[in-house]
Amino acid sequence: MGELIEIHPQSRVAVLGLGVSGRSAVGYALYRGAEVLISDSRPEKQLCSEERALLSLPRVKWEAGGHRRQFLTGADLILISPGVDPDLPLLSDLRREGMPVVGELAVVAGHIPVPLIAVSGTNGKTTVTMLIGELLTEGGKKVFVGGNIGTPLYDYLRDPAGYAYVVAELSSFQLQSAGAFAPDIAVLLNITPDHLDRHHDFATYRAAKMELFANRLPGSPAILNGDDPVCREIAAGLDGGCLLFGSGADCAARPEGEGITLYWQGDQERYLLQGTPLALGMGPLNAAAAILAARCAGCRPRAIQAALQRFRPLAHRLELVAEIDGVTFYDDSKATNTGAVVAALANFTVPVVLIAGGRDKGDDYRLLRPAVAGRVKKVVLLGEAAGLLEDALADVVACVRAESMAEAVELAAEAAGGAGVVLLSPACASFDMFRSYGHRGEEFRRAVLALAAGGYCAREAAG
Ligand code: UMA
Repeated sequence: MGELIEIHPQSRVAVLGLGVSGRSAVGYALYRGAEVLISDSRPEKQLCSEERALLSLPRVKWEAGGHRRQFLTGADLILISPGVDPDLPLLSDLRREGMPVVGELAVVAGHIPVPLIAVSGTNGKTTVTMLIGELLTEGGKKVFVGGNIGTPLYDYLRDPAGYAYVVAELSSFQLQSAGAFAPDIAVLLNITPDHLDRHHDFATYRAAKMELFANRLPGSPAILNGDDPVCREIAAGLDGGCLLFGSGADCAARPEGEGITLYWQGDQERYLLQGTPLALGMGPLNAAAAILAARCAGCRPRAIQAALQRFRPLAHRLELVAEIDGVTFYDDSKATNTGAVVAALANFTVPVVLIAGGRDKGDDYRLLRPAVAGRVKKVVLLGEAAGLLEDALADVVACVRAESMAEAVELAAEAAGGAGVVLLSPACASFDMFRSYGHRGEEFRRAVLALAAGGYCAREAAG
């Protein structure tokens, strides 16, 4: 367990990485009266105007184009952004010399006076974080929803007024430097390989996720997926207070029929998902996790049911884009690892043409083979990882390469042949060809709509 972090006036706080989290860290450190040393690996000319504006603030010094030891040694504390690897040799050296090197979670630890619900896992964590936020809001409480979902928790510390709960989505990157962070309620959705380019192997990735429970208070609710073998293993090692969701007889929240049955304090509660987006795919398991968390936090069944009925998930998560001449197009651009693609494919009983590929994150694409074999008609491969995916899949499914999203959509539509599903579910990051997974999804949508408007026919005629 790390020590609680206090940022004192006049102390020197270095912030590594000037992205979303870093900018918010700078704001918080200045608000606490500290002097701030900003250090970013990008050259100065790549900083945007919002970032440049921070550099000229009073009490700010900065460097760009890399992290220099000389610049950082004057600091009392180093705050790293999630994207900064805490095992960079420079940071390991500084840590060895006694410099505290921590992330956002370590800074907020001990400073959030209201119940904090933390959600982690490889897939589904944004949906479940949002859903818990909405279930609690429906119960009449003001809820701060933040973390990896996009609003850093530093923002809560700067303006905590009125919030009755904090719900935080946590990534393995954030958990790697979490210090004394201890949520009141912890939810772990699943663990399948992801981000192995940063964590190197599955064991290290799993260990990062385990940090969710590292400072767990005795008996505090730990909500885990009983259908996920790794979560089960973790639950078996935790003392008391574990609540499982899933299909097993020992699960407290079970997807059954068109809803969730909750076995709660000797009673049964029934929550209906029929007709909601949560009825599909991973929806019932996500709903089961969120319902358990909300009940642990004191939310009433009636409020939970009302919020479930109203819930709309974010874009690019198995989102229906269009149906064109008998083929249904789904945007699952957020699926940036093999586990997410396997979960997406499990939704379809009709033949699927899969569009996959992008920037490799170290995943083992052979994990897709059982899900792809038989169900996927063809894989259209995009981006830097196309060759790796082809090597892993070519003997179980036909593969073809595309140079752009527009071409991928055209080839996929052609392969679908007037029936079934075209699914963008890449198993990779987007940054080789797009600004983000959101941008990739938008380009997919644009290509599909162009197809609907006749682009595909034009190409066919030209070909
Ligand atoms: N940088 C350095 N040195 C390095 C590496 C990066 O200076 O060694 C700099 C980059 O030049 C850039 C900045 O750090 O200026 C980027 O920081 P970052 O990668 O931590 O990204 P942020 O913009 O701060 O966004 C982070 C999360 N990003 C990552 O974890 C990669 C966001 O999650 C999160 O929403 C945000 O903080 C607020 O908490 C995004 C994400 O992709 C959505 N998360 C991954 C996922 O969900 O799979 C983990």
